[in-house]
Amino acid sequence: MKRVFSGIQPTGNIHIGNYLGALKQFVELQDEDECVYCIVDLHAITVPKDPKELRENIRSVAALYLAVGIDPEKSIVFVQSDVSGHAELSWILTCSSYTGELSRMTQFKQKSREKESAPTGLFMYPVLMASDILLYDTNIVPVGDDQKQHIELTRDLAVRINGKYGEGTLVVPEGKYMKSGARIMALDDPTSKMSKSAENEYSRISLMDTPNKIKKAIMRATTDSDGEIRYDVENKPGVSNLLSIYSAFSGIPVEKLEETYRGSGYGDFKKDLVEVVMEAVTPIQQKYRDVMESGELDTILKEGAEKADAIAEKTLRRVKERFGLGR
Ligand code: ATP
Ligand code: LTN
Repeated sequence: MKRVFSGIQPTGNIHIGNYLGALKQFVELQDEDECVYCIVDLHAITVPKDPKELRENIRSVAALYLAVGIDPEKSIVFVQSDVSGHAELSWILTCSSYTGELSRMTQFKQKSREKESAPTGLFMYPVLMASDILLYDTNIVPVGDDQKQHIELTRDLAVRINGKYGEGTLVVPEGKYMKSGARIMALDDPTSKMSKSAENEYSRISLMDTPNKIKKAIMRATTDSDGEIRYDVENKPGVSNLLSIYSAFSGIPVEKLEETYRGSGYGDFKKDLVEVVMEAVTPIQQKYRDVMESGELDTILKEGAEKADAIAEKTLRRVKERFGLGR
């Protein structure tokens, strides 16, 4: 059995892009492998957060993990800061990393560009991510392809440390990148990806959106003026994105949808898409409310943290011994 690890930041507004690109696969993997799914709250504070909002978002992402079908009987679900090993291994990895390689990370370059002085946390973000992965002797990391560079750094660090401190000090993981169809674009601007942080709330569909908001977002979605429902990312990015969303949720291939909607107007197509999205998110929303009301979340996260800690403890003991740390 292989070990799978992945994480999502508790930054609110979890949207259908996060679901189709990441969460859906998390659920599928739990039947084959030993899965560890984390709410990476330490990553979230690389950008200042309101404490009350952060705490709410942590609970909300945890509840969504369960609502989409992650089963705590099969997978470990926990909050990163509940397991102290993440921060501890992060320091050890920091001492084997170079400022040059961290400066080359595109996410760091993008996020620090507008800032006069870049926060150190943003700079160290990839090392903390590497420690999340390496702490669990992870074999597979399912993520969106925007995370490729971070996974490569994680592998480089593991190989470097194994070279210096002996093979088997760390397990070298592999990224599992989601299918290209799972790159969902913003509804108001289909050339940029759907994002939690975009200002326009109609640019995304959040999993917890009301039917009215979902309807408005889809009906307003940018299309084009030729009126043809056809998949052509280059010339018809808006319509293509809507077709991808329709196909991903319904399981109907894009070509079949093109056939079905040949001759139909955008209005009818969008109305049906509203139905398809509603059908997918309604049970998730119901389960979310059940989880929140049941009061079981704390127990699940506490037990998850205990199980995670037991694995982390073993890795840390091995790493410290190899490094000559402690007594
Ligand atoms: P932000 O939008 O604020 O940059 P994010 O939406 O990318 O944040 P993350 O917590 O960074 O959210 O990502 C969680 C997971 O969702 C990652 O595996 C990421 O690759 C995936 N993901 C994020 N946006 C999309 C999208 N538009 N389409 C498909 N997958 C996505
Ligand atoms: N940077 C990741 C979130 C993340 C992660 C991880 C993903 C933090 N630690 C470990 C996989 C494994 C992102 O998706 N934005």
